[in-house]
Amino acid sequence: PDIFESPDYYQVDDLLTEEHKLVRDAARSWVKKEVSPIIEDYAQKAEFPKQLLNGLAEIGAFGPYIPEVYGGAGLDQISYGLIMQEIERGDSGVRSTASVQSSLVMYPIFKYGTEAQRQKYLPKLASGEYMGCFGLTEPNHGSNPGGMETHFKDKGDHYLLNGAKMWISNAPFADIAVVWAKNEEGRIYGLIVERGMEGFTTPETHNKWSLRASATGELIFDNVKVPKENLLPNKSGLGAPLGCLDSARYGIAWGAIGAAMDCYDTALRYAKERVQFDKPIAATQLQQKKLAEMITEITKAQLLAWRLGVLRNEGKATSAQISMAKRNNVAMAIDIAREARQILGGMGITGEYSIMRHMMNLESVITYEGTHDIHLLITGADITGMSAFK
Ligand code: TGC
Ligand code: FAD
Repeated sequence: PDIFESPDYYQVDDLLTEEHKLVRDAARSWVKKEVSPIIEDYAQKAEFPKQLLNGLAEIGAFGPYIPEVYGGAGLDQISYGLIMQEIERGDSGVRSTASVQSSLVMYPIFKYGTEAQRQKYLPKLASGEYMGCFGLTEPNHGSNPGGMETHFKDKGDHYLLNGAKMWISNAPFADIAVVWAKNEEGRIYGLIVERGMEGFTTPETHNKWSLRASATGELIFDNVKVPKENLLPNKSGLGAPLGCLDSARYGIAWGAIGAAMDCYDTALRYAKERVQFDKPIAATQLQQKKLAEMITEITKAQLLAWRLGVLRNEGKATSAQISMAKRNNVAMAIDIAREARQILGGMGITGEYSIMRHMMNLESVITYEGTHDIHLLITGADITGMSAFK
């Protein structure tokens, strides 16, 4: 089940440069060699495979588009997307770790941080020596992060941080957390909180049926003294964390294609081999309908992601365009996972095949980084000019 053929029904490869293909192929062969053979076991154990961190850094998954002077890979947005696609072909949880590190930790430090903060953190984050997490969601504020309660007070030589975040990917092992909190005027800023600061704890969230190979936890701040130089000064307001989400959501739009391709590829091969009523089930109209619709939807998703990548390279992609791609491509992947699971019959529910794991993982992916509903409402607000949130 770990052999893998990449579907490319519309010759999307012709739209890629040699560099894109080299980056993609390096990520693909690393995933095949290092992730696919072990990931089912780690998902079953509900453990993050930390031994993958060095390899992730080597394929450029930590800061693909961060400039090389800061240790990043200095690649364009299409290469970034292709890396996410290949990692998520292996597992959405491993892709989550890369998304958080790149777009939610390195990106805000790069974009909103000082030169000293960039120098101090980015090269170590790019190499995986430091791992980071991103604290936006709170127990009472998920889809509506603007209502956050976590806050900090100016105490002269430091800030005093109080509050709590939940559902935070990488929290249990992160060395640093980029935390969004309100100042005394209610203005949102990002703060870099380091493990070891007194009053800062990261309890792990257990009993997940989804994203089991990714570590999720809370961030608790009980009178944490944060040095003033740890505030990200160059952007404030809700637009600061949302700007990071744009970058992560774009990567997820590509990542979901990887999960979908793995499900489709597995189901197609199984359908050709599995014989019932003296013929392969692939020769039945019902299973052909499922497979034909899968490849159609994958192809549409590839074109959406590719075009969005071009727009991002040109600096023209809007947040609402990103929402559309995240929403469409994740829903596409979860639908394919559910149909592919059925094609495998009883075998589909076992860990012998990756499909059920992808399916369960995608339940998180369709919820985090803005739910399926929220992205629809972002499109609705964009086309009507009327926000349904207010
Ligand atoms: P709204 O009034 O619309 O906007 C407030 C300010 O933000 C600006 N803005 C954006 N800026 C950059 N990028 C975007 N995508 C932006 N969207 C909005 C906006 O212009 C405004 O700026 P200003 O200067 O006028 O103040 O805000 P709202 O309160 O009505 O809420 C809007 C809404 C619902 C779209 C937003 O809050 C939202 O996207 N909610 C979903 C929350 C979410 O996605 N959380 C994700 C948490 S992180 C995570 O899930 C990581 S999972 C990681 C992994 O493992 O991969
Ligand atoms: P809620 O906001 O309570 O939503 C519940 C339901 O109500 C949803 O169906 C939603 O679509 C719907 N809803 C909400 N508002 C409206 C509305 N106005 N109109 C119609 N329907 C509405 N967050 C981080 O900050 N950092 C992380 O690293 C991170 N990692 C995560 C990892 C995992 C495994 C998971 C599951 C979540 C993670 N999250 C993280 C949190 C994630 O972003 C939130 O779960 C998500 O934004 C939704 O918030 P919520 O769970 O509070 O749901």
